[in-house]
Order: sequence, then C-alpha cells, then structure tokens
Amino acid sequence: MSHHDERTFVMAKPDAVQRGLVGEIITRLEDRGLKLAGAKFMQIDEDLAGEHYAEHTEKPFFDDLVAFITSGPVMAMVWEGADATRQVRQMMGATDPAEAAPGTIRGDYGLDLSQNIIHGSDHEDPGANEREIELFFDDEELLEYERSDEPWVYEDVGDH
Ligand code: 3AN
Repeated sequence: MSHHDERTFVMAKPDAVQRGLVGEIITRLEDRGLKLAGAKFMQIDEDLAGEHYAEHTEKPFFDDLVAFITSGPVMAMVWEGADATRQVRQMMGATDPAEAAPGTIRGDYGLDLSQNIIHGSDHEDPGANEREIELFFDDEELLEYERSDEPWVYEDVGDH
C-alpha cells in the first residue's frame, strides 16, 4: 500500500442515472486522476438501503431516503487515490445542492436536498469508506492495476 491507494465508496444515485449524469460523474473523477477500482450498476433493495443508511434510522427523512435510493438503478463505485475519501467529498460539494459551491458536482447539477445526485463516504467518519465498500463489493470485484498516467499524477511514482 502507498499513500495513493486510499479507497472510497461513491454512488451515482437514481437521479443521476435518470438524468444521464453517470458518465459526467465518472469523467470528473477520472480527470482528477482518481482510479476506478470497481463498479456495479445495480438496484438497491430495502435491506441494503437500511444498512447503508443505518446512521439515519431515527431521522424524520429516513423513509423518504430509502424510498429514493431504491427507486431505480444506481452506479456503485470504488475510487482510489491519495486522500481519495476527502477529495471526493470536496468534489461532491455540500449535502444540500442549494448550498453546494458552483464547480462541485452537486453545485453544478442539483437543486434539491433529497435528490442530490451522488454519495461519497464521509471522511470525518473513520472507517466509513471501508465499511461501505464491504457492504457493496466482494474483494474479487475490486481490481488492482496501474493507470499509465500515474507517474504524471503523483510525483513519487516511477519515471516519466
Ligand atoms: P451526505 O450524502 O452528504 O453524506 P448525509 O449522510 O448527512 O449526507 O445524508 C444522507 C442523505 O440523506 C443525503 N445525501 C440526503 O439525500 C439525505 N438528507 C440528509 N439530510 C436531509 C434532510 N435534512 N432532509 C432530507 N434529506 C436529507
């Protein structure tokens, strides 16, 4: 493991799939230099939704949250890179798209708090990334490989 092997869980939510924003989300993360380690186009059922949003069980918006996330297919992904969890959160922008800065994914594509396009593991919750990755992926579904541009993204990788 090196410092740029940190993995984080990212999901393009049902609204992103319906609005054709999956490619845009992937492009932004790829362009940043983050590396795709796994991806699964899938339908989340109520059990998985309940586990994923376990911390929100008591919240008034929990039922709506589960209804939304199970309302259509999502693209579940694992992205890898230096400080990946925090960097993805920065690229996502604030939870409420109305407060998200322009230039962020939510700030550029969303207007509504409950349909906020993308999920990324919370960098302020230690272990959240690994927990969420395990919930959605088996080990063998995550691939290790080198991107050919890594020496141009990280100063300490190989020769140009
Ligand atoms: P984030 O997705 O930025 O990590 P969380 O984990 O606090 O935000 O909330 C999970 C999801 O719950 C959010 N993506 C959002 O869709 C929804 N949510 C959060 N707070 C509210 C709220 N006050 N009312 C309705 N939905 C909410």
